[in-house]
Amino acid sequence: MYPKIKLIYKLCKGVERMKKTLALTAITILIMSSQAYSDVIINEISRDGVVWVELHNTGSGEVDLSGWKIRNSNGEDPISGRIKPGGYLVICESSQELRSHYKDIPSPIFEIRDGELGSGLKANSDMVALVAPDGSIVDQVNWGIPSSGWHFYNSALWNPGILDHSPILARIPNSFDRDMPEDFKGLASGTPGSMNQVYNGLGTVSWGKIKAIFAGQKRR
Ligand SMILES: [Ca+2]
Ligand SMILES: [Ca+2]
Repeated sequence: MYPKIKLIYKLCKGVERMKKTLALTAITILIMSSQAYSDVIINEISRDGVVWVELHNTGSGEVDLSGWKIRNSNGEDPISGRIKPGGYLVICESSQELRSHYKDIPSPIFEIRDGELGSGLKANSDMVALVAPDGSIVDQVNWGIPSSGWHFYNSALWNPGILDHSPILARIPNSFDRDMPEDFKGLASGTPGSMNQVYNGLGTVSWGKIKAIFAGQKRR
């Protein structure tokens, strides 16, 4: 009888240890995945004319967007793809239309299946939110005055949102994120799939132009 009790005791201890290890592993995975989620930001939005949204991975690990969704005020669409560390991904309604406006897009492109981002972006007042597979909002941006009539209205929306009327809204400097409408500047043209323009206080200058200026100085 005694050896049997000893064996049961040992087995129970083993199960307890296993439970602890499993719990720790689950917590670690949860922390790691939520970190990867929050590393992805909505970096640039073209809400008028050719509609596209640029995502940027500010973290050091690749992010798999399987099971993620993009939504506006009244609709949402599944997205997929992978974003490299420091990389970009462009979500668009039509890749053909996007490529006809922007010749060089150095990042992956994801085309929305039903050809309309959410229920279709409204230029004067709307929102864009990025939703992780667990339903949590990873990042959201809104412009104009938010309405409680929106299907995806939530209290974390800015009121008022971004008030600029330019077709493009971009985080300037690139990936600037204080969770305020002022993180975005309105622009006439965008940089889908690459670093946003640089703000010099007088206006915006493209990163390519700045590099060209420095390259010119080096040659002298
Ligand atoms: Ca849609
Ligand atoms: Ca960009």
